[in-house]
Amino acid sequence: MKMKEEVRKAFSTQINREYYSAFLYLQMSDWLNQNNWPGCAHWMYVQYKEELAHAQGLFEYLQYRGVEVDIDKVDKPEKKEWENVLGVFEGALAHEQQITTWINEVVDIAAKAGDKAAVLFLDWYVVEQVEEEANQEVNIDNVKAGDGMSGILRRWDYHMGKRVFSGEDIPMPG
Ligand code: OFO
Repeated sequence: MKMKEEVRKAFSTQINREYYSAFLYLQMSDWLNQNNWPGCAHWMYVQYKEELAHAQGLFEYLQYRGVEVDIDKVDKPEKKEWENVLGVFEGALAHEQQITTWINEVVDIAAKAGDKAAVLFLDWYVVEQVEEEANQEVNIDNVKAGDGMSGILRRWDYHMGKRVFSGEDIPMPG
């Protein structure tokens, strides 16, 4: 089944959003590094790589379906003056909640177009968003739990620096 235009466009738009996520987290990683959170900066850099993989997964799926991809320019993340490390992770959670909404919209568009194959492919992204939000919630909880206790926050930052990028295993048909 040839992918319908509205589904192709929705996938293309989502590719752009995933690249924006990557840029946002790269900027956050820099902020964390500049503000003496090296472990968190590393954690966010791994997140940047995950977002690149999410974009690539969608790109490869459009290639597999034999349709054109519209590559668009990626917005520059605002050079936000995040107030503190908590503000960074709260910003990341808010962004992930927005991404969840958008992924669900792409699923709805594919379902409305009767493109069951695309819906099935997107299942991975739907499940991934649960983890994406949960990760940021855990980070927020940990910052709050260590509030005012710099020893605990320093140990937590050290632990954040241990995150390993293992490659995102986005299941591709074929
Ligand atoms: Fe691609 O999941 Fe985060 O944004």
